[in-house]
Amino acid sequence: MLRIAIQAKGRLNEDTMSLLNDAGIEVAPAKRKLVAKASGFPIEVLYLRDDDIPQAVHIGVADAGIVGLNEVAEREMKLHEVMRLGFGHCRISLAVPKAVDYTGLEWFRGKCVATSYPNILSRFFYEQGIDADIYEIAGSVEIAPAVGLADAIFDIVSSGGTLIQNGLKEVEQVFHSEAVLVATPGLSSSKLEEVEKLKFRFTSITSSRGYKYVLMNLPRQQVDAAVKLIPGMRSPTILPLADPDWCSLHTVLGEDVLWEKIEQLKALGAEGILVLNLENMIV
Ligand code: PRT
Ligand code: ZN
Repeated sequence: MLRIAIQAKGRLNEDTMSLLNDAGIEVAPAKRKLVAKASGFPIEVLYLRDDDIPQAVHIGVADAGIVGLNEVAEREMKLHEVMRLGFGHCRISLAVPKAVDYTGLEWFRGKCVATSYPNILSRFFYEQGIDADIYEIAGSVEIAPAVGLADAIFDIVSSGGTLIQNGLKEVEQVFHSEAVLVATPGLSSSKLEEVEKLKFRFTSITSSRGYKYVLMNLPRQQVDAAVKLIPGMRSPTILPLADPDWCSLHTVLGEDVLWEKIEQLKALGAEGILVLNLENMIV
C-alpha cells in the first residue's frame, strides 16, 4: 500500500483531487481526517499543508507526494522527481516598487528583500554575485515595501495582479514552478512499481490534455487532401461508410490548431463533424 501526501486545502488541492479521480482513484476529501483510504488503487492519502509535504516524503512518512516544485526547491530536500503534472504553474520573481528606475540585478546590491523563499533567493543571489539582505516573512510579502519593511520582494507570481494591486513591478523571473509527483529516494522495488503504475495513469491523463478527438464524414475523393492537412504522427483513421463515395475520418487534434483544421476540412466537404473530449491517451 502506497501512501501519498497531498495538499489538504489550497491552490493545489482541487487539481490534485481531480487528477486522482480521473486516474480512477476515489478518495474522500480532507475533512477532519489526516489520512484517507482510497478505492481503485492500493493507496492511502495523507492530507498535509504543502510546506510539510517535501519533508514527509523525504523521511518516508509518505512514499510519494504531490506538491509545487517551489516547495521542494525551498526545503532543499533530495527527493525523487517522478513527473511534472502540468498544473499549479507559477513563477517566483523579484519585484520592486513601480517607481524604481530598475536597470538590472545590480540594483539589489545592499537592498533588503522580503520573501517566504529565502533559500531559493539566497542561492540565486549567490550565483549572481549579489550581496543583499534577505528578510524572511511568512505571509503578505507583497505589502512589505509599502510598509517600509523591505525595498523589494521575492514572491510567487501567477497572473501578476497582486503585484499591480500593491504598486510593484516584476523585474526578474527566477524560478518556474508547477505541481510535481515526488517519491522518497530509495523506495522498495514493490513500492516503486506502484509509483510507476501511478505515473502511467497520470501520464495518460496529462498527455490527453490539450487534445480533442475529432470525427467527420468526408467525400472519399478528398481523403488524400484531408490526410495532408492533418499534422504529424497522429495519422487519421479512415473508415468506409455504406455510401461508397463517402468515408468517416477520425483523428486527434491539438486545441491550438483545432478550429483552423476544422475550417479547412469543412472546405474539403467534411460534414457531421463531432469534437469529443479525450480523457486518456496511452502513448
Ligand atoms: O495551507 P498551505 O500551506 O497548504 O497552502 P499555502 O497557502 O502555503 O499555499 P497555496 O495553496 O496558496 O499554494 C500552493 C501552491 O500553489 C504554491 O506552493 C505554488 O506551487 C502554487 N501556486 C500557483 C501559487 C500560485 N499559483 C499563486 N498565485 N501559490 C501562490 N500564489 C499566490 C502568491 O503567493 C501571491 O500572493 O497568489 C498571489 C499571486 O497571484 P497573481 O495571480 O496575483 O500573480
Ligand atoms: Zn504553505
